[in-house]
Parts: sequence; structure tokens; C-alpha cells
Amino acid sequence: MLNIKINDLDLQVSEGTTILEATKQVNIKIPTLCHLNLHEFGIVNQTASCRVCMVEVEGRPALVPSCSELCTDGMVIRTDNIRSITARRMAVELLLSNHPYDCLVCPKNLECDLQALASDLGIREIRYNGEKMNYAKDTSSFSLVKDPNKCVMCRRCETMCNEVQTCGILSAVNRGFDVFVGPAFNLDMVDTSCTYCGQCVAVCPTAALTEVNNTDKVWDMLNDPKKHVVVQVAPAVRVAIGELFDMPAGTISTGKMVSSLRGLGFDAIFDTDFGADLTIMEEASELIHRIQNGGRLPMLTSCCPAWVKFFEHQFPDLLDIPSTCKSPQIMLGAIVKSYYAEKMNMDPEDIVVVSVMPCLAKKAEAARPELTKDENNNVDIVITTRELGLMLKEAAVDYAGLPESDFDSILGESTGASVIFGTTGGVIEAAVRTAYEWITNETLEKVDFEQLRGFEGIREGHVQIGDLNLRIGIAHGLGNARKLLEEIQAGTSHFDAIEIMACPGGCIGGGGQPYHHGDMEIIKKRQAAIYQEDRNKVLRKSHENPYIKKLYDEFLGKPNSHKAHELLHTHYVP
Ligand code: HC0
Ligand code: SF4
Repeated sequence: MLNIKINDLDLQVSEGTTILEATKQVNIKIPTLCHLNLHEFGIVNQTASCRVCMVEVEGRPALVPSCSELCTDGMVIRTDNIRSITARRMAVELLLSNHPYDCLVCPKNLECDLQALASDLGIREIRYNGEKMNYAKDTSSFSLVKDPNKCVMCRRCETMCNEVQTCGILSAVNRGFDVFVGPAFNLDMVDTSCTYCGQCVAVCPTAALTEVNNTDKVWDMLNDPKKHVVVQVAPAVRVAIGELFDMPAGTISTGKMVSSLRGLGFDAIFDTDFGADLTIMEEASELIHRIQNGGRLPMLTSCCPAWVKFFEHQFPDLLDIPSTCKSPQIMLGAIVKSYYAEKMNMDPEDIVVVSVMPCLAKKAEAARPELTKDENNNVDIVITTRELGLMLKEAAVDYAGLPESDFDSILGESTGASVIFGTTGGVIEAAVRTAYEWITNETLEKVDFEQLRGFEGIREGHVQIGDLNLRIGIAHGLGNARKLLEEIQAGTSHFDAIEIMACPGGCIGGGGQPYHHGDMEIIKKRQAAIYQEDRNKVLRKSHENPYIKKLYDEFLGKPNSHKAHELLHTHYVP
């Protein structure tokens, strides 16, 4: 252990601790813009580029960046003296000198780390007002907007994209004053292999990377009396949206969320969880079919659209191994535009399906040509958890004070199996609950498969189903997914089924969720809430959902029927 002193406080830290980490042990908050520590992934963004975290170390002539400077025995540190504060202010003032001053209309207004720093440091005038960068915004994709003029070169997005996701889209473009982070040759995002996972957006401290905002499109539809506007909400939204209204991380606010949507004027409020139960009917059938008929194994889950883009771009030789199931949001959209339209005696053209998703890739997924080409064009508009929060703030809704209410029947009814889709490991656990009963014809008494849960990036669990020892792999984060895919390519994979989610933690950590500022504890609290919501449900196996049974009886026939294939399955393109 090392003995050090910070602002006259004595403390002991272990070898390898940075000054920044040490200060956290004594609740001293040193501001930073670039630092990002993703312990769970063993990845730290330690570029020390923003120079905001400067502190004084006794005996050192120059200030040091606390995020990268390691503690040494006997070190005496001051974080709160005039010299450190002045250096911090200067670093922020220089960043502001080359930053657009459009805070009032900026998509990150009140969510921007640079804005918060300027406020905390008492900066009330811009002393250096020089030349500015003047690049065009990149609005080429359905999912994210890149505004290079707001890039502060913190490189957090690069770390997420290149190290956590191993997508390699982002790096420094240009040199010196003109530098910003973007795709090589400053290509439009749509011309790159971007998966639209949105993890770069999740960690950008400013508005250099933000989501495509579709809230105006939703307001327009709600204002159109000729349109029947249906909304569906993804599993992970209900355990995170409360954070936008000062509720603690991990608060489940399903009932309030439904009431808030009713208040906004949606004509029907359905649950993507119903789509998730439907996905399990199709996916578990497909898995059993592949196992019993010598089909291609391992089967990969296919409901995460960033993951789908990833394997299409990077592993085009493996397109036959993912399940052919559409994702729950797209399945639900397809059922609304067919079964529901028929029941309601409506022209599908008059129905608008809006999805509220924790994810930016869901926007691009809904726009995929093969999912939009006929009259069952599935989903029309996707907004994120944050965008729904914005709409509710616009409407001055007192979210915390709302009463609870239920989703509309029948496409709002769901089981606990579908809720856990929102966390890493949940999709495959839901599939196992159903596959177990279908293969053995016995009741599964204990539905919690602890061996499939957790937060490690790659996990392995075995489930005994009759004579079958089902070997399951789970990965979250695309870098972890890459490792499992490389094993499949090399012929060394020993799994029967693999679940992959692109975002750390699964959808609970999606790029459209309330900003977590790199704090993985927030994501873990959302995960605990997901499992609690599952336990709160009376029915916890997808095939027990009585309304799913009704849908098959009245409309689809059996899982994997011809009609089910037409409406609920898809294909992949290299
Ligand atoms: Fe997910 Fe989904 S679980 S991808 O994370 O499968 O976005 O929450 O909606 O579609 O259900 C996201 C979350 C979903 C879908 C579901 C799946
Ligand atoms: Fe990289 Fe994902 Fe951002 Fe695309 S959305 S640039 S893949 S981090």
C-alpha cells in the first residue's frame, strides 16, 4: 500500500491507483471531460487530453493530469488550490473559444458536460473568441447525428467504438486546429460499417454525437385525426425512464409510463414485451428444430439490430447461423399492421406504429428495406427513452405524480420472460424456459436460471433439458461478440446457442437511455429492476401468455407456420 495525502487528508491506496481514483475514495470530485473508466470491460479512456483534471503535486514544477498520474508513496496532492482551479478554468475557456454558443437550442442543453463544467467553474464570459470550425453536420443515417463543430477531442467515442465495440469507425480526422473525431476520410456515417449501436453517443460529453430526434414526427401523427397512432414500449425503457424525472436508478415505473403515453394521446398502448413473447415462440421452435434435425449450430439470437449490422458487415460468411426471427419490435409492428388492423377493421395505411426504444439502432432497423417494403411495413417511427422524456417535459407532465395504468389488451399483455429481454442473458433465459417445457413435456418449476445471469462480458452456462445438455454462450458488447464469432469461424465453438447484445449490459445500457456518464453501477441497478419486474409477473414463460395462444389460434396457426414465416421472419444481407 502507498501512503498519500490529498488536501491534508491522509489515506492509503494500492499500487497502480491514479490520483483521480484516489480522490474518489475521499469523496473529492475532480472534474474531467475525457476520462471514462469501464472496469467491467477492462477498458479506460485515459487520453489525458482535456486537461481539466489538473492538480498540484508537491515537489513537481508543473501541474499533473490526475486521470493518468499514478500515486507514489508519500505523495502530497492539492486539488483545491488557486493554481489548480485556474488551470482548469483556462482549459475550459480554451475549449469554449472554439465551441458554438448555441446552448439554448442544442440537443444536449442541460445534459452537456462542457456546459456543466463552465457553470461549475463560474465562467460567465467568453474571454477568447477566435476562429471557429465550420463543418457540415452529418445527418446521413437514421440513427445518429454527428456535429464535428462540437467535438472536444476527448476520444471517449473512439474508445467505445474501437475498443469496446471493435467497430473501428471513429478516429481523428485532420490535424491541429481543424481536428475532430469522425470516420476515416470524413465519410458520411451511412457509408461506413457503423452498427448504429449508439455507444459513442452514450459517452459523448457534448452534442458532437446525438440521436436523430423524431419527436416532431410523433407530434405530427398525434395531431393528425385521420391517423390511428399505436405506441409500443421496449422492456428496458420502464426501468430507466424514471431517471429523467429524478427517480433513482433502478426505479420501475411501468404503470406511470403507460399513463404518460395515454396522456400524450396515443390511441393504443402496446408492449414490445408481447412481441418478445412472440419471438420466443418462434425462436425456441427454431432452436429445437435445428437441434433435433441436425441444423446449423450454434444458433445466434437476432433481436439486437446493432448486432445484426455487425455480423452482416464483419462476418458475412456466417449469415446462416443467426435465428431468422425478426426482433420483437418489428414482430409487434407486423402484427399491429395485420392482425390488429383486421380486428379493428382498419386500413393498415391509416395505422401509425411508434416504438419507444432504449436503442438508436432500432431507428435504422425500422427503416431496413426488407422490413418496410410491403403493406405490413411494421414500424413507422422510433423514438428513444430520452426522446419520450423530452416529449413529456414539453407536455409539462408530472411524471412521478402520475397514477399507474395498464397497457391495452391484447397486444399489451406479457410474461416475465419477455421483460428480461432487456438485460444481457435475458433473451436466452426466456427461450430456455419455453424450450425446456416443449422438449420434456414437464413443468419447469424453477424458472430462474442464475447460471445465465451476471455482468461479465462473456458468460457460459449449461442447462440440462431431459437428455440434452444445452450449452449456452452469452456476450454483451460487440468486442466480446467478436470473440465468440471468431471461435465459430475457427470451428472451435462448443455452444448450441449464443445470445448477443451489442450494448454493455444489453438494452438497459442502450444508446438511447438516460445518460449514465460511464457509471456502470447505474446499468446494474437497471438490471436488478428488470429481474424484479420479471418476479412481479404472474406468468413467467412466454408460451403461457394466453393472448399469444389466442394470436396463434385465430391468426398465425403454429410457430414457424407459413404465415408466421411471412410476418415474423427475415433474412440478412452482407
Ligand atoms: Fe431491446 Fe428487444 S430487448 S432489442 O434490448 O429482443 O432496443 O429493451 O425492445 O425488439 O423485446 C431494445 C430492449 C427491445 C426488441 C425486445 C429484443
Ligand atoms: Fe461506432 Fe457504434 Fe458509434 Fe457506430 S454507433 S460509430 S459502431 S460506437
